[in-house]
Amino acid sequence: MCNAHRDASDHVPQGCLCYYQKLMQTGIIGLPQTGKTSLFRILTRARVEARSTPNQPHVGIARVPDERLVKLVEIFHPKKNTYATIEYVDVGGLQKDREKNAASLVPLRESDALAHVVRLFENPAVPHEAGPIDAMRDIESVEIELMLHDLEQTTKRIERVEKDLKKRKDPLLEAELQLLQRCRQSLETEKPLRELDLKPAEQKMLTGFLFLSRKPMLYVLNLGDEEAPEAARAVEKHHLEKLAEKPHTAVVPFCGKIEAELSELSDAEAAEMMNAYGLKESGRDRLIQATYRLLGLISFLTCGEPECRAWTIERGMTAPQAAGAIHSDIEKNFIKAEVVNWEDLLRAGGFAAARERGQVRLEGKEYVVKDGDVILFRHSG
Ligand SMILES: Nc1nc2c(ncn2[C@@H]2O[C@H](COP(=O)(O)OP(=O)(O)O)[C@@H](O)[C@H]2O)c(=O)[nH]1
Ligand SMILES: [Mg+2]
Repeated sequence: MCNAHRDASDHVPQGCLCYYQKLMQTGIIGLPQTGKTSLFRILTRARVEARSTPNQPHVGIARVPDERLVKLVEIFHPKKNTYATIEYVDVGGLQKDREKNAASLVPLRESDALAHVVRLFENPAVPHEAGPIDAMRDIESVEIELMLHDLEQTTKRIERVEKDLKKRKDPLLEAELQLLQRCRQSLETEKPLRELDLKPAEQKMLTGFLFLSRKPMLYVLNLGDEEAPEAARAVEKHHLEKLAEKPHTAVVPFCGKIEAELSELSDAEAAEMMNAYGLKESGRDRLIQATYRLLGLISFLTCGEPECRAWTIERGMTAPQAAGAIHSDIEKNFIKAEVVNWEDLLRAGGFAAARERGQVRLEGKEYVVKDGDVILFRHSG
C-alpha cells in the first residue's frame, strides 16, 4: 500500500499503483468471546464499529514494526518513513451451527494465513461458551471446522474428476485425483492439510482450492493479566509444546487485555506500564512479526533523503524480483543491485562511507535478497 492509502479506513482508488500491490492477509479465527475483535483492534489500531450483520468481516492494515528503519532514519533524516504492512481480517466467531459457520469461513478462503485466538484468560463476566478453559479442546474443535470445509471441497472435486475420467483419459486429471484422494484420507483421519508433505508441483495443483486447513497457522494464546510476567513460558505451562512442533505453525503468547490498554497510551506511558507488568517487549510487535515470518515474508530496505522504506518480498526472491516490488519497470530493466547490510550501513553512517569500507556489493540477476539488505537498483530506461 502506498503512503497515502495506508490507513485502514481509506478507500484505495483503482488509479493508484498500490491498488495492484497485493497485501498479504491473515484471517483471525476462533470461538466466540476469545478476544478476536480485541486482537484485531490492537493490531490494526482501527476503531471497530458493531457489525450491522454478524458475518460481515472487519478488514484492517497493520504496520510491521521494524527497528532497522527506526535506526536508519536517524542517519538519513528522510521526508517520509514507510513501513511494510500486512492485512488482518476479523470474520466473527465460529458458531455451534455448522451451516452458519460455512458462511463465516468463506472470507477466510482468500487469506494467506490464519491466526487462531485461543482463550486462556479466566473472566467470569464473560463465560466461555464451551465451559471451563481448555485450550486443546478449542484448538481441536476449530481445526475440525476447517477440515470439514476442506473435506466438502475435496469430495465435490473428486466426484467431478471421476466423472470426467470416465469420459476421457487424461494423465493430469489422474494425478489430481490421486492427490485429492491423499487429501481426503488425511482429512478423514483428522490431519490438517498443512501437515501433508507435498512436492512443489503438487502444491501448485492445490492452490486453486483455497483449502483452509492448508494455510499456515499462528496460535495466539490469549493469557490473563496475572500471567503477563511469565508469558514467555506459557507454552510449557499450558502443555502446548506439540503445537509449535507441527509444520507451518507458530505459537505466540499474548495478553489481550494489557495490550489493549497499551495501545491507548503514549509511548512513554506504555513503557512505564510494561515495566509495571514486567513485560520486556510489546506483544503486539511480536505477534505481527511472527505473522510476517509465518507467511514466509522478509523485508529489504531502500534509503534516501526523500524516503526510507521497508518493502515486502517472499523469502528466496532474487534481486530483479525484489525490484518488481517497487515497480515492474525496474524489474524489466534491471542491470545490477548495490547491496549493503543495514547494520553496516548504519555503522558507516551513509552509502559513501560504506562504499569506502568496501561493504557495498554489486550483485547480479541471480542474487537472492536477504532480510535487512539495503538496496540501490541500477536499471536502464
Ligand atoms: N480478562 C480478559 N478479558 C478479555 C480479554 N480479551 C477479551 N476479553 C473480553 O472478552 C469479551 C469478548 O472479547 P472480544 O474481543 O469481543 O471477543 P470475540 O468474540 O472473540 O471477538 C470482551 O468483553 C472483552 O473485554 C483478555 O485478554 N482478558
Ligand atoms: Mg468479535
